[in-house]
Amino acid sequence: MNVKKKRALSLLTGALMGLGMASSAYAQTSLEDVMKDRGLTQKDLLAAAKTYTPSGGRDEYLAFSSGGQSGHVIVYGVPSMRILKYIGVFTPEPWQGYGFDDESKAVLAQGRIDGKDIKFGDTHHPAFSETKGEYNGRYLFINDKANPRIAVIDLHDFETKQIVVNPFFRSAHGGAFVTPNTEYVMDAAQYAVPFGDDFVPLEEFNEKYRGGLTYWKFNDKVGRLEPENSFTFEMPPYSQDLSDAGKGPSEGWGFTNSFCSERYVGGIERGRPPFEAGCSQKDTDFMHVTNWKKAAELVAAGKVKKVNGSYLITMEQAVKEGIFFLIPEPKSPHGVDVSPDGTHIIVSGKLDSHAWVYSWEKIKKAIEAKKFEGKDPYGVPIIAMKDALHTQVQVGLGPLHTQYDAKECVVYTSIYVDSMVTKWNYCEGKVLDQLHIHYNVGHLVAMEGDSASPDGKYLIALNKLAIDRFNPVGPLHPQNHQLIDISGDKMQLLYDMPLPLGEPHYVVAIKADKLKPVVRYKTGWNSRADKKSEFKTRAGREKTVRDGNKVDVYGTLIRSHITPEIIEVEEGDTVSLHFTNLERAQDETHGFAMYGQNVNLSIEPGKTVSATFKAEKAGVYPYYCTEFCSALHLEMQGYLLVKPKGYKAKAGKIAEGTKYTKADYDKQVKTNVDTQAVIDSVVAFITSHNYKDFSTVVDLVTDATDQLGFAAEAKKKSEGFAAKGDYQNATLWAGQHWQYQVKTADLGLRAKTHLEENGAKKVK
Ligand code: K7E
Ligand code: CUA
Repeated sequence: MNVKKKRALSLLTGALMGLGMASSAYAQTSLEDVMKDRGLTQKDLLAAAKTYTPSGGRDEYLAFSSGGQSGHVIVYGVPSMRILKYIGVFTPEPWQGYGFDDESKAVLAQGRIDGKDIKFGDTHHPAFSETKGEYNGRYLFINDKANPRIAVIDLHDFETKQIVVNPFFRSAHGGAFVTPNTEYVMDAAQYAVPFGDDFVPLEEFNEKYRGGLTYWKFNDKVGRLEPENSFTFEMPPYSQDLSDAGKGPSEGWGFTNSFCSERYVGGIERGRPPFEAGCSQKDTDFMHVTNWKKAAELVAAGKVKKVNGSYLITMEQAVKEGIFFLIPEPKSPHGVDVSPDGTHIIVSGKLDSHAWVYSWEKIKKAIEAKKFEGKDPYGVPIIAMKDALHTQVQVGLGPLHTQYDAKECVVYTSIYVDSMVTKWNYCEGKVLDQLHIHYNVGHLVAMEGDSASPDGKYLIALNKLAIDRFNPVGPLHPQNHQLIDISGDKMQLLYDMPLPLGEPHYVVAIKADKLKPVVRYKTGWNSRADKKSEFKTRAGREKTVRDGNKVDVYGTLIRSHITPEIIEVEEGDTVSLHFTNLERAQDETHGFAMYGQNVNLSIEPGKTVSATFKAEKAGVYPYYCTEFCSALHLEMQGYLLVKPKGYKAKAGKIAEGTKYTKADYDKQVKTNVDTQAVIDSVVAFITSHNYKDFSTVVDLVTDATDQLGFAAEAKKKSEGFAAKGDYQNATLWAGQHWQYQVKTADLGLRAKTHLEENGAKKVK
């Protein structure tokens, strides 16, 4: 046995024997010692105990955070605040192969604007799909403010499936907000533009520039937005900001605020006062109230015209049909948040110190009685503030966003200028508690805070600045998410989590057990299109097909080899690689990276992905698996040979670096017999316990059985060659036999450890 193999085998047996031994006793430090050493208080310890999650522990909630300028979504657990995943959405993300394989490139291509690839997004507001106002755990939507787009992420595999581009807007901030049964996803424009492609000078701003609100139709059955069935409300150029959908009594309605109803157009360089002055002169802006249910009926009845291929409800039509109203709201507002029961709407003004509570009942009454204080310059009826307001409460300077608690009437509002969270009662209009935040809080998120039945428990402050909170890492600081315990009367700060991936803006949090993500795809799955891939390849069916200058490679990956290991093409060929990961084991993702061709794939168990590129230059291009998937991962490699045009192969075959004899073969066989003994003892341990009661172990055993099957095939091949006296091939196949044995043993040991750690019982 050579040294390498001897060592590997002794590791296996060592692991086997060592498992029963207790780990060496660790130093007996007391809690007091640690507190003293690290300068911790009782309060710190309590906070730690509330967030600390021991190894293997799970979080009660999963938070989905916007990744701001990164264009991603970030997933983390609450209360541990451990980051679990970044989801590539509007931006290529190499770890997931997102934007590198043909399938995900097709998703990103849906987000092209005027034929141009847009390689970033400014994500702001994620939203879960809902059923009767409750998060159903199926989909997540998120908007891109910079390029007005909405993306759909399927939560069964946490992958982005669709991107739609708004047909009218040139920016969109007020998305994504869903209606109570995910009939529609709201997406409001921000900066007014002329609808259509024409250039229109700013001098014609009032007449030709427009704001708007799109209701994207969602098809729950296929999990995709339907642009052809979506419609947009044309709106005055007031800089529409955030939105929220009505619930309960206000179901069927949508609310969108605005921050520059002055319709100022800026122009410092022309000697004009800047936007910030011109957009904050009036004491009030407008909340826009839209009736989407009635609008949908108009669309269904064929009463709405399409412009640029998309339904556009003009202001004139909306006013005539009585489905669009305005209500004054405090100066430069930011958040608009409908209460879980749909009876109230809270709006806060950035330049005010009050939160304003509107009553849906009052608004509805005014609409029904056609009681308006006038019309705006575009003819839209205005409901007087006094006819809509329930109360106003002084909450602090620069209030932004409000989240609802599980406790009735209790809300939390972020106070930007004062760096504070104010807990208050919106029914009675009184402040209950205030907590300082570091620093300048934007959005807040409470657990299931946007649903019809918020859970309360935790609140996370999404802060704009992180000065002095963390070790310095250069001028660009991380973001700071601060976890707050809101289960008691007083808010308690528990934890600071730095988040180094774009300004978060908004986060939504869902009960973890509502999510049921898969661990593997059906073999040969195109995950982006959610269907069987036409390039699915089964074991033993790998092939290379040439059609003129186009070469299609149908390959597979399984521990620890890529088939094919040698790909030969000609200079100038267009090459499409199609790889299927044959693994069924959890977490056995293989990567695929190739020199110089910008090919980088992530192939999760069962997935089939493709990469198409032009082999422009003759040469040798190594490729390999990028995931440390097994002990022989480094050997998971191959070569793309791009031959010069008209290249004639020289005579001879591949000369191996090492020659093997019968003695080498016998040595390898001996190793295999020893390894088999290890495997047998592990199998004996597993089968003598109630392993079938442990689903993790059942999965491991299935995987191990597969590997053992491959081992048997390799063994047969090696014995065949040995019988013919071909000890070169016999030794190599015996070595392959051993490779499969090692994988089997590795799985077996993991299964055994799991049984031991989880108190499996002996059954025979
Ligand atoms: Cu940053 Cu909702 Cu886009 Cu407020 S938003 S903070
Ligand atoms: Cu597969 Cu490394």
